[in-house]
Amino acid sequence: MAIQKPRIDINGSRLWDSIHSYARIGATAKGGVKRMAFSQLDYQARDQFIDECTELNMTIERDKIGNIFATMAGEDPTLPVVMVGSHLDTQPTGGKYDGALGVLSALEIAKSVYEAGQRPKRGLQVVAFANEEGGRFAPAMMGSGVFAGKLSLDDMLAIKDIDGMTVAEELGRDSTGDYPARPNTAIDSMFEIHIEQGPILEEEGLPIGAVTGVQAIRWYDVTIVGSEAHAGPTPMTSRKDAGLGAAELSLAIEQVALDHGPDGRGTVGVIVPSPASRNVIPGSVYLTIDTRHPSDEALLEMKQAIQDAAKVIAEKRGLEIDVTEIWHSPATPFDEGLVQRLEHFAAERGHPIRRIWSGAGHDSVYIAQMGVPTVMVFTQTKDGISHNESESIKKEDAIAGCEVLADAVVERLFKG
Ligand code: HGY
Ligand code: MN
Ligand code: MN
Repeated sequence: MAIQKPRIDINGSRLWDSIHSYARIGATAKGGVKRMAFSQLDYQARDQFIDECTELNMTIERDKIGNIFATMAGEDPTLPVVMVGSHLDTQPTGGKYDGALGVLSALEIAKSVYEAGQRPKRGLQVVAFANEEGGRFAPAMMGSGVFAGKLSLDDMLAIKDIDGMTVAEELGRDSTGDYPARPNTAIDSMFEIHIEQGPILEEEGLPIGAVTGVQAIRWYDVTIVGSEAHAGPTPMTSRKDAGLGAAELSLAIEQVALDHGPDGRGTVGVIVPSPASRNVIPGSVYLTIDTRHPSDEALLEMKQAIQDAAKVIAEKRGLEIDVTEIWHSPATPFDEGLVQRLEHFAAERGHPIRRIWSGAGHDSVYIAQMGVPTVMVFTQTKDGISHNESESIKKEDAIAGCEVLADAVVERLFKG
């Protein structure tokens, strides 16, 4: 159902400049961005974001996990707000666009609405969710998961990074001290623009995609225990080599993903041997597993197959292998009505678009799991590469995505 809405045009060059100004916060020599969650660089970017929102007379709220909510009031404060946003934290070898495109596009929409001088019926809430990447403090999507009530705040504050630093200690480092819990503002709808981080839009020569949902994710922590011994005198046949156990389990995980292809995914991103000395047979290994599949059932089958493989390897090599699931995000569909509005506005603007399922997790998943109508826009990603310093998108695709997003957001803002 079309709603009378003013035509508000975003300023594409300002958006593009803004993205590249934030990319200088944590810029790496190879052209990427390293702005790990809750690091000083993350705070620097968040402070810049807060300053820009404050200049638009937006009210700033935070919650106890570090999410930041900037709200432009609508005519009727009793109406649920339209939420638009993403994340500012990055991977250690992150790119300029993963997350930042979403937060800065939301900010661009706020600037454009502010400059248009027409007060929307309902509030616009621009959000920067904390620790979406989960690269330092697992799980991913931590801030949005706590906000949505799907992850326990106390459990998350106690999560430690590989050096034993807790989330609470890092948050405490922030000079603004403890944050008031955010008042429970009702949300009308959630919109997020993000780079696709995969090859589909580029293969089809399309600038943008309307995201219909996000696949299921399960993460595991694994500890493998064997026994240290001297690399020299110890015969190959009498070793309890945790390192080889990790290697064999990694290959088994690859096979499980291939057996559940073409959509199954299995990744061992962290492997830490101990004592990590060249002439000592590793006595223990810590490793992580990231598994994904569009089907929750298939992902459960993959879990069982990985546990079975771990048992076989443990018996064969005289090891103890513990596989503990630490996170599960179920397959989450987005709102069909909002997908159609994106398609409508893309056609109106002359931007080719296709529907697409997301291989990556996003903050919008948790907002959708709250029952809020949610949708995402994807932009084409060069070579489908992301979580890599070479991550790249085209200016015209970022602008096309932000224009379509803005149209759908503005339509909701002016809906009574
Ligand atoms: O893991 C993910 O899919 C996201 O990049 N946090
Ligand atoms: Mn992201
Ligand atoms: Mn990411």
